[in-house]
Parts: sequence; C-alpha cells; structure tokens
Amino acid sequence: MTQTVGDFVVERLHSWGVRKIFGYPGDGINGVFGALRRAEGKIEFIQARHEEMAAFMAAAYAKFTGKLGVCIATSGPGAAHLVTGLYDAKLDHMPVLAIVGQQARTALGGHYQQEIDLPAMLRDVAGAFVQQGTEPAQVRHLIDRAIRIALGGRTVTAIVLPNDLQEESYQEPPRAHGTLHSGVGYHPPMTLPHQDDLRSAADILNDGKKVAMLVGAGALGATDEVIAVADRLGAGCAKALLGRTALPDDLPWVTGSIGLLGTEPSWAMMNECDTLLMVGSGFPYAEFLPKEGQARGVQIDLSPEMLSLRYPMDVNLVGDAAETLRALLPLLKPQTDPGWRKRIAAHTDTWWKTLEQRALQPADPVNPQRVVWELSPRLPDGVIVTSDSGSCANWYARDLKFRRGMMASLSGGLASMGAAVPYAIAAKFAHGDRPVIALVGDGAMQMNNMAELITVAKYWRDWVDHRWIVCVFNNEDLNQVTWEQRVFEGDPKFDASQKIPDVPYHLFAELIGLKGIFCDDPNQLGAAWDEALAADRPVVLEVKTDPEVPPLPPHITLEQALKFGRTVARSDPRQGGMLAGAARQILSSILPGQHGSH
Ligand SMILES: Cc1ncc(C[n+]2csc(CCOP(=O)(O)OP(=O)(O)O)c2C)c(N)n1
Ligand SMILES: [Mg+2]
Repeated sequence: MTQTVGDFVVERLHSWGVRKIFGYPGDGINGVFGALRRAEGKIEFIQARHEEMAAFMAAAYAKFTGKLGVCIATSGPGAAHLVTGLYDAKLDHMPVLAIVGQQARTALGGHYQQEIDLPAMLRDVAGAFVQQGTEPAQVRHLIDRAIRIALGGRTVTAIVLPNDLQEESYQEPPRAHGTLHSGVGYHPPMTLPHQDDLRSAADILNDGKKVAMLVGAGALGATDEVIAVADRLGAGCAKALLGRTALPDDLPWVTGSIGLLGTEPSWAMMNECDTLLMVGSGFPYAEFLPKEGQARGVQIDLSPEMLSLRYPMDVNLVGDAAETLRALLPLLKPQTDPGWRKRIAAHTDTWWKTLEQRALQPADPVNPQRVVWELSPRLPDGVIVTSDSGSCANWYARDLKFRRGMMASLSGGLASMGAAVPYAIAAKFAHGDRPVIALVGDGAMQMNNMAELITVAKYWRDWVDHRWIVCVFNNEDLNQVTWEQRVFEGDPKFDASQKIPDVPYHLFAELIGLKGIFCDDPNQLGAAWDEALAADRPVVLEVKTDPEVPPLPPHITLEQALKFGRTVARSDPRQGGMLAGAARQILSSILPGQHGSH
C-alpha cells in the first residue's frame, strides 16, 4: 500500500521519539487516526473524554517526563476544545505539539461545516509555529519545524491538516526550487553564562549577609546544586508553586511556598533579606519579593524573557539552573555567620507547628487542611501529586511535606480549574510504576474532572502500580472565590454564584468500577488515606469539608482586614460559621500552641 500523508505523519512523529499521543477523534483528522491504527501500536493513542483534557495531559506528560507532549483533535470544535490546555502548556513553558484536523482544502473558505480559521485561532497560543498544510511534500518540514521549535523554545506549536491532504499519497519533496529538505533531531544545549558574569554574580552573593533564594520549576533538576549553593551562602530558600519539589521540605532552611498560597517564613525572609538569588522561576507576584532597593539581586533563567521581570536584578544570567549553580559554587565564599539561617530555620519550625495547629482546629465537619496534613506523612516514596485550582491548592502549597524523589505539579501560570485529574492520568502514562494522588475541589470535579474518571476506569489495569487516588474536597462551594470575594473585595458570599450541588463522588466512582471512600469524620481521615493507599484499584476519596475554613494568605494586610471586617458587618449568609472559622485560624497562627475557641 502506498504511504498516505497520514501514515507519513505517524512515521515522522515516531522518528522524533513520540510514543504517546493524547486526544479525541473526528472526521477532520480521520486520515491520521487511520494511520495510527495501521502503525499497530508504534505510537500509543490515549483517548481522553474531552480535547481540553487531552491537552492538559500533553502538558503534564511534558512536565513529568521532560519530553515533548503531543495532543490531537479534529477540526472545528475539537481544535477549539484544545485551546485552554494548550495555554496551560504555553504559560508553564512546556513543549507541546497540537495536531488538528481541518476541512478539505477544496471546501476551505466556503462557510463549510466545522470550518473555522484554525491558524488564526491558534495564532496566539501556538504563535511560535502554526501552519496549515496544503501539499504532501510540505508536511515533512511542518512536522520537523513544529517539534524542533516546541522543544527548543519550550513552547506550544500546532499543525493544521486538511482531511483530504491526510488521505493523499505522501511525496518526498522533489529536489527543486521552492522545496525544503528538513531532518529529524534536537538536543538541548548546555547553557552557561560567561565566567565574568558568574564572577559579578558571585561578588554580589558573597557580599550578602542575609541571602534569600527563590527556586521554581527551572530548578526541579538542580536539587543538589541548589542545596550546595544555599549551604555555602547560609541562605534560606522559598519555592514557587511549580518548583514545589525542587527541594525537600525536611530541610530546616526551606521556608516552603511563596505568595498568596505561601508561608509566613517565606514572606518574612523576603522582607528581611539583603540579597536575592532567584533560580528558574516566573513567580508572578512582586509584592511577595523584597521591596525595590532593599536587596541586591541575581537571577538565573534559561529564558532571557523571564529575567528582571518581577525584581530589578543586578546580574541577569541566562543559563541552565544546575550547570550555572555548579559553575557558580567555586566562586562563592562560605558564610561564616550562621545567624540569618538559624533565624529562618526557627521561624520555619514554628510555622510547621502553626500549620499543624491550623489543621487540627475543629471544623464542620472536616477541616480541609487536615485532609492534606494527614496525607503528608503517608505520601508513598516516588509519589506524583497533582492539585486543581481552588482552595485545595493552598493546602497543596503549604501543608504537604515533600521528600526527595517525589514529583508534583498543577496548572501554574494559567491556574485553570479542571487540570488535576488529566494531570494525574498523564502522570501514570509518564511513570506507570509510581503512585499518583490528585487533590481536587468539588467545583473542579463537576467541571470536567469527573468525566475524566471514565478515562481512569478505561486504562487503570494497564498501569503497573494501581495506586491512583483522587481526593475530592466536597464543600458545596466554589470556596477559593468565596474567600477571594470576602478578603480582597470585601463582598459577602454570593450564593447564586458560589454554591454548588452536593454530588456523591465516591458513589460515582463505584458505579464505574473504581473504589469509593467517603469520610466526614476528621478522626477517620488517617484510616481513609491508609485504605485508599492500600486499594487494589483507583480510588475516589470524598471528604466532606468545611467551606468556612479560610485559605488565608500568609499575611493579611490592614486593608484586607478592614475589608474583611466590613464583609462581616454586612450580612454574609455564613456569618457565624465563617467568623468562627476565621477566628480559629487567625488565633492559631498568632498563638501557636493555643486552640481557638470553637
Ligand atoms: C477554568 C476556570 N474557571 C474559573 C476559575 C476561577 N476559580 C478559581 S478557583 C475557583 C473555585 C474552585 O472551586 P472548587 O473546585 O469547588 O474548589 P474550592 O475552592 O471550593 O476548594 C474558581 C471558580 C478558574 N481558575 N479556572
Ligand atoms: Mg468547592
């Protein structure tokens, strides 16, 4: 049989090392799906319930493997569904290729069914490279360029393939004017700053008496190097959300997360430092970094576009985190005064006790912090944890104590709801031998994560390790927004917008052949986690949590406190419970060791 363009696409992807594609079919892309079938498993197709979920999976697959993520969808609605997941990849700098179908070349421009201007639609999200194929001899360089640009630029690219083109016989480009003869392959460079610039950076860091470090996703592969540099400088280190596992949380000088979902010691360290060393992070909120002029700064990032963006740095280094820190280390003088680091460690130690106090506060019925607090010591070695956007991201950011060798991620830059389950599915396709745990709010569950449990039911038997758990925080509320409205806007809870139906998530799990566990007793949480982790199949652990426990930022400004006060003065429908919840949380942070009034 002659090779079709579809066959060639599959063959070329295989030559590039692609072994898994996440997606959903349709007649706009049938020519490639036929080719996938004919290729007999050379590339595994993973069927999601929705194209957006397939794009989240491709993004997460890239995050958890370091390889290209690939997603595929049909023309029109299928391609449009991909877009949010593609933005997730783009904002978190993940290499993802989207392959989408299109109506036949002969129909384009004809207001044809399912015809939308896909290159125009994809222009922003896949702006680094988006092309619609028109000729068989063009397809080779479209694939080669789309993949190389995605990998080289750590970004999203897209190829649009009209369905009649996919069915045509493939032709290699003839040796003629107006043709391209591209090839396969890409190896990322070792990126290292010049020695002079490293010395300038070292001078600043050596001058520092109180060095604060901030590491992000770019430092995930540089754990040893970050530790070595921090030890040499006597520094403390905070972690941006996507760099949550860059450092284990049992090191005393690791202050944990930073930002709205961050910790008090991170906040204090940034306010008191005289020097800032930022590595591989695009952490967005400048108000959590030192005040301008307070600290001298050095930043290391692979991408020049991320340098000196949130804080005006004295030295901006373009480089790979591990290599650059390794090259910097011999230029750094050991810090002789242990005082700064001791202070950070003491504050961090107190903070962990505060978190425990907060987690153990009584609630109605279960304190959501305690759900994560109880999970923390039970995290299995090598676990991959994902979180959705919502109040559980606070507990994910603050309360989990990650150890070395674990992985974790969420939709960081886009902070989209609905990513935790597809991320957790992709984690299994990336590392089938590792246990996976997803933390998800009930709103995000209803939005799309619930349907994606059907994908879990379809595939879990293929996974070497069957431990796959989604923990649902059933608070019948879009709680993160409820609290944002209260604290930042001074608005009371708006039931029409915030309240969501109570759904028996654990029973849905049972209905589709997974295990369901329900917990509404804080004293049973530990046993519930143990049961989930010992199960012989994927589990939905549904916990009935209290929406009146505030996901408080690490510090509350006076202005916010005043707005909060005004909210309470107006009639919030949950005034009593909320006040009690907030008071308990605040009291337990001010007076660690004391329990707030119930
Ligand atoms: C796609 C999308 N829509 C809306 C939002 C805004 N948003 C952020 S968190 C949140 C509420 C999430 O509710 P739920 O999943 O129930 O978690 P909870 O905060 O109640 O724990 C909303 C609406 C978003 N981040 N993403
Ligand atoms: Mg909720």
